[in-house]
Amino acid sequence: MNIVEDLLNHSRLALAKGITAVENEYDNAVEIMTKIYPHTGNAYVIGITGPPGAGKSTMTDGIAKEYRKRGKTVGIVAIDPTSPYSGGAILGDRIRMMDLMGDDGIFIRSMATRGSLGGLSQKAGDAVKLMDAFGMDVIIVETVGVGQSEVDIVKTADTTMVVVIPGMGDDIQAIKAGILEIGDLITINKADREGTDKLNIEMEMMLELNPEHVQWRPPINRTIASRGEGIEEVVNSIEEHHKYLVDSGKLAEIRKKRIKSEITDMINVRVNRYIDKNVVRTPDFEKTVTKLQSRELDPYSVVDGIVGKVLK
Ligand SMILES: Nc1nc2c(ncn2[C@@H]2O[C@H](COP(=O)(O)OP(=O)(O)OP(=O)(O)O)[C@@H](O)[C@H]2O)c(=O)[nH]1
Ligand SMILES: [Mg+2]
Repeated sequence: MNIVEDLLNHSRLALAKGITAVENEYDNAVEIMTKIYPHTGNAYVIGITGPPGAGKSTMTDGIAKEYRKRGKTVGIVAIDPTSPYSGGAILGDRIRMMDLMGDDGIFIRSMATRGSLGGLSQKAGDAVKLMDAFGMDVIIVETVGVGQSEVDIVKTADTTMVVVIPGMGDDIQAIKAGILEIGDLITINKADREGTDKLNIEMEMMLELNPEHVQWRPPINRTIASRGEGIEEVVNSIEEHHKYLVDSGKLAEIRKKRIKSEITDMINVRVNRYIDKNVVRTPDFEKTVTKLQSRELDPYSVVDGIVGKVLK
């Protein structure tokens, strides 16, 4: 089969194979990504993040169904945290999401972190591009947490929603900065629980203190995802943010920024690999280090020499 041609002709099998190729860094991955690139840039990408067990997958499922009702096709990239805190969650996700299967307008793929998030943001980004080229109107990326690696992953999104839940205690303090940095939307899920009002006030206050939100103030929605309550409003908020980005010209701006950072990352990876192979892992370098240790050489001159040679 020709993965690229078939994918562009809406073969789900080809889409699955394409994602597997980028996930495992198969030899044909670069060629696939090169050829599909001209066919990307049409999907609207939504990032959903938040603490473990907040109901992100349940919410993703609900949002996907709502978009289907509105006549849109949906791709889902779920980053599976194979870390200790969510042992059985992967299976749980699969079962919940089974609900969505059997619908040709939906494609779900989970990608494992295998303990480390390194490199995953690029792979998740590639999976999004493959679904985009396949023709999905909306692509949802679900990831856990609001740390730096997750922030990198949600950078592939046009609209990012942070899910919080009542009863997080002091944990909420730790993620406030992350919420402010990436949250275009804030959703309080498990609104059936005690502490919802208090959390709502806390979130309002956090936004109040942030001077950056002059043009777009993140709306705070309340949901009970397990009952499908509030999901329609969440999708309305996503669409409002989408409209705001388009009308203000910000969508083009953030997508340009994203291309810049993607390319910069790729260049850095390539250059680092080159330096590692041709400079660091050479006998010459060992000798230089020895001379540095005995103070026969100084680091500044050494670096000048090496960089000068590499750049020539
Ligand atoms: N009480 C209550 N439970 C909910 C609600 N939404 C989801 N849940 C439950 O919370 C549990 C976790 O839901 P998930 O959707 O798997 O949460 P998640 O954030 O995707 O979890 P991880 O991906 O493991 O971080 C499940 O048992 C859900 O049924 C809600 O609004 N209220
Ligand atoms: Mg989940």
